[in-house]
Amino acid sequence: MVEPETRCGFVAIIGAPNAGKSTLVNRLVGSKVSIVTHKVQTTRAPVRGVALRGGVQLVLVDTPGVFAPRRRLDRAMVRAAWSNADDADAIVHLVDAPAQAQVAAGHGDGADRAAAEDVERISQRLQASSQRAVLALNKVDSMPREALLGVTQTLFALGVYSCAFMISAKRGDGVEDLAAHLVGLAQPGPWHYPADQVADAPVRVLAAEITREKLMLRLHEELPYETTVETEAFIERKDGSVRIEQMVFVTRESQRKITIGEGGQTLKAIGRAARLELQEILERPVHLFVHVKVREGWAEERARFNALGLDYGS
Ligand SMILES: Nc1nc2c(ncn2[C@@H]2O[C@H](COP(=O)(O)OP(=O)(O)OP(=O)(O)O)[C@@H](O)[C@H]2O)c(=O)[nH]1
Ligand SMILES: [Mg+2]
Repeated sequence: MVEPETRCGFVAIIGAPNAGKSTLVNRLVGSKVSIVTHKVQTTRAPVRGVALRGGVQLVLVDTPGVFAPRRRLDRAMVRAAWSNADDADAIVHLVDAPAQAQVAAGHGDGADRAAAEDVERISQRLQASSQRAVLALNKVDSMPREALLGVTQTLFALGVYSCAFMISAKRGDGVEDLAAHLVGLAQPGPWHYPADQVADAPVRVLAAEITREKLMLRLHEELPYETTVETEAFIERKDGSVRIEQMVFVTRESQRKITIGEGGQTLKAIGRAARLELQEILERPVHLFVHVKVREGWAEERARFNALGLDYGS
């Protein structure tokens, strides 16, 4: 008997902050592998999700949406995004279509303009590479159809894309058409992950990410970007539950106070939201202990980068 041929494709999802990259990866995988918030710079390190379609394994790499780096952490994120794109079988450039349309019409706000500038940076970088990318226009659920066509034509005319898809990562529209196209680009070869694996981040990293998501959703202004979370202990207990201890690093005492909140209320709410979601993902009772520590220079520390899975650089 001849074994059926297996195929596997590595797909890098790149795009400006907030384009919906993590939402798309979670949708394609069918479960949450990457955290999502309405804020920019949610994803910090490449996250791999594994999707199966008709016997083909797609390894989707969700990358940080940072393309105008300032801090060391930003530079590491940009490097990580592009190195994953360069190694992939296919690149999907995900674009926030409503933001792009707003800018084209002269109505965009600061965030829209920043996103459009990133789209330009990305398309220029794609121009310099030999590989043509798949253009995916996202969030079509929240814009008029006519505006979408204009945006698509303008981007497609740059000559760096092989094809274009119009999707809503959030609602699912068009996502299976995109998946089918990516399946077509997958190369013959063995699967990279066992059939039942959907993510490859260590569970302690995912646990820290879930807490960071709750923190980002709860805290405002610049604070989320000044914060990182690490899982310091992950202990499976005899009764089937798991004890997780985490440290939130902030850069100033005032931030520590805000994170903890009046009488500890803020941290308690963050911990509770994280625990409930972790219980669902891990399918067992979770005892979560979250502490906050001031560490002025965490964003320059090699150990913090290692914990995130990022290369510290030179
Ligand atoms: N209306 C609409 N909103 C979407 C869609 N896809 C994503 N979003 C929203 O856009 C916001 C950003 O989504 P993310 O998936 O975190 O975006 P990202 O590109 O991973 O962002 P970074 O990690 O910061 O680079 C969230 O509030 C999502 O709910 C969509 O198809 N339609
Ligand atoms: Mg993301």
